[in-house]
Amino acid sequence: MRHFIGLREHRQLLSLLPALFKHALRRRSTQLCRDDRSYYITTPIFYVNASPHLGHLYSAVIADCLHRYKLLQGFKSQFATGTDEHGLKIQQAAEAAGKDPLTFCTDVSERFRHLFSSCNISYTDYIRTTQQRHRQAVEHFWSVLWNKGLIYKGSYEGWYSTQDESFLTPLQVSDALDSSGKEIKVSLESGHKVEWMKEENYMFRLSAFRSQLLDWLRGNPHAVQPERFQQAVLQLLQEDLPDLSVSRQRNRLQWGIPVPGDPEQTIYVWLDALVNYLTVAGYPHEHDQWWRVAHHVIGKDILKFHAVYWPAFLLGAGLPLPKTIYVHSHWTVEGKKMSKSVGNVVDPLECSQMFTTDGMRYFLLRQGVPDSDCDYTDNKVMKLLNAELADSLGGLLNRCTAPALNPAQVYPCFCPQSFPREQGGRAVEEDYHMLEAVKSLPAVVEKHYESMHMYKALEAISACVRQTNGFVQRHTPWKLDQRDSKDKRWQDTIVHVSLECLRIYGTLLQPIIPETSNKLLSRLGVQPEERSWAALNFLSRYQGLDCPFEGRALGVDSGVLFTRLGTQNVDKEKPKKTKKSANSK
Ligand code: ME8
Repeated sequence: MRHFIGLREHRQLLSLLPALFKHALRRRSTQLCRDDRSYYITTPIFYVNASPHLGHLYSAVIADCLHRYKLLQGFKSQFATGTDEHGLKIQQAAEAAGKDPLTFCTDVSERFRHLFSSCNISYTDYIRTTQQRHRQAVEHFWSVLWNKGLIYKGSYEGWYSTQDESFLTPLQVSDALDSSGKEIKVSLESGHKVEWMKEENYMFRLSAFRSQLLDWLRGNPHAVQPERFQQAVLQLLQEDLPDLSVSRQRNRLQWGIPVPGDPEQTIYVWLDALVNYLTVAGYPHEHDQWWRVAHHVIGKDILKFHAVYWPAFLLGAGLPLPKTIYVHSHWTVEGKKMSKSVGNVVDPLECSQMFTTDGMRYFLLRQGVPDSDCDYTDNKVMKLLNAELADSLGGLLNRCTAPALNPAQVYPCFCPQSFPREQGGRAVEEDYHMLEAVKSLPAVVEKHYESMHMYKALEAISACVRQTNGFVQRHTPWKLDQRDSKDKRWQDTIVHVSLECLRIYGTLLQPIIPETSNKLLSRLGVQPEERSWAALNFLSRYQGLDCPFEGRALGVDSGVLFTRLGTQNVDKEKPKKTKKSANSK
């Protein structure tokens, strides 16, 4: 029998169509978002005029942590770092070292690469701006801006800081005296010397982008994080935004990429350097997959370049803007700004030899507060690592895996009568609080990792480790009689719960301290494929579900988790300073 629909039904059906269409579209876009599991994170590329210092390692460790965290969450992630090798500063440093610029750059670039490899910085691409692939990307990018009429020939007259490779307005400079008492002008922001320059240059129409930049920031309140730096950029945009000089005369600056079509001019080093992020993404060819999921980690000193110039260049070139610009503050040393002239520059390689690689990574991320400057002292590092890694976390693992308490060397069974979901067994109120805290820990850590507040994530983990130690201490399982079956079940339950807590801590700590976490998880017998975010499932037996670890043999004992540090670790005779300049090695 055939069914006909009447006019009314037909109309009703038609009126539903837009909603159905919208619903289908919405489903498709959430589907796309859900499937969109790519992530691209970058560090600044570092100048090669001097050896790496603590601040450079800090930026790299933050980016490495974000990259590892995304991998654990099942993302495909790219992580780029590298070196910034062109510009007047490098040209002068190479001259002073009596080396040809490329040899000089290669030497120092290798030092950065060596530091990063030693500290388990798991970059997937190491870019050098002297590479051919980068030159092609910069030339292409320049031509796009040129063809759109966004670059014009003009002349620049004003202040320039070679140290910062930055142009400054008269309001951004002040008077100062140099070391010989001579009057000079310096940048208000960095304190570096500035010089007056007058040159024929190519100019970029930066002034035309003010309102688009404001729209971007207002429409994306988390584009620049933490919030105070977003406010700082909005403030910058209230000030005068003159067009930007984007080239230098070749006779002044030879060490750089020539302007396409005008060999008398060299491309400004910041335009050259910023394009590195695109080069790694594959620009100008297949860059879309990575470029649309780009996130930058930078120090506060280079905020203007990344949150004003870079987005303006990208808008000009018709490319998407970075998803997030994560900004961190600076490290001072014993209360003073790190500086070559003061001679207090901390060598991160030496530190990681003294305190271990994981020790330094943990310290930097636990003490580093992105919003404000932090102070470095050897003593602080030692105290923190001894308290949190050696005593608290290491002590907990040691207690629960010691043969006296765990003679069978297994992940023991959980007994739901001893630790029922409703109070009543041997567990007490505080134990239930601890379970709640550990259960919600992954979400807490995730939130803080996502906003680059690693110190808050570590604070939360550390508090939970203390609670688990308190749990063990409260119930003194070593005093229970292993021959009594009830006592034995309760003892096993205490150890099972503690090992479950340790498994969660070890999994969540992988992005911060990969070696120590690996040691911890291996000791618990957790296999590599059981270490992802999706495998966290804390204490499933308590939920009445199976636990894959119950009854499983522990992994081999490869010694203490983190060895306590003593004064012997800090070689007091040896100042931890980097070489005054790259050539003094
Ligand atoms: O600016 N504390 O390179 P750079 C913490 N080549 N981090 C610090 C720091 C400190 N005291 N000092 C520096 C450049 N940093 C450009 C970047 S990107 C397209 C070009 C970190 O060798 C911080 O991340 O001077 C800062 O932004 C970066 O090192 C600057 O390194």
